[in-house]
Amino acid sequence: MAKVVILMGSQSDEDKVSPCVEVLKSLGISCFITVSSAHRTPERTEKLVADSEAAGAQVFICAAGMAAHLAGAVAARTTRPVIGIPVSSVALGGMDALLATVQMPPGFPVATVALDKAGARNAAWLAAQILALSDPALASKIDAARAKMRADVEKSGEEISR
Ligand code: RP5
Repeated sequence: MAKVVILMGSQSDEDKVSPCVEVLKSLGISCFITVSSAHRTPERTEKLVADSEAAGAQVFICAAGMAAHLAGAVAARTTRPVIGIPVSSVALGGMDALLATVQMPPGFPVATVALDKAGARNAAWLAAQILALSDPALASKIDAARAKMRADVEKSGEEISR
């Protein structure tokens, strides 16, 4: 059973979303990833949300570019947390997707992370933190990962100050 469901608006988003899957896997979190568009396949998107909820999904992560309505469309159909990854495009550099993802009406939040790969990674960390609220073992893994990040920064700092 996938606790995290990742939807991408297009196959062309996959390269920028793949770090999300890597972080989830490193924490042992099961995920399901697929392509579904708010505009091109609205019925498929609706069914994916309903079926995923029924199967026990806890968090949705949605990545889309341009008129990035996917996360909002999912948020309209679930009360489970929805995290949005804005994907950059050539014409407007991703500001279009960022605003479309973040500017949700009251009552339908989308937790919007940074653009592209950096956002994809943090979408996974945020999903993990949400799941960790009811999973002490996962909370310990997150703590351990942060301790390693801290140690890596301290080690780099020592090397540079030598
Ligand atoms: C959005 O339009 C997708 O999420 C993608 O970022 C962008 C371009 O899609 P394609 O034309 O590459 O399918 O819906």
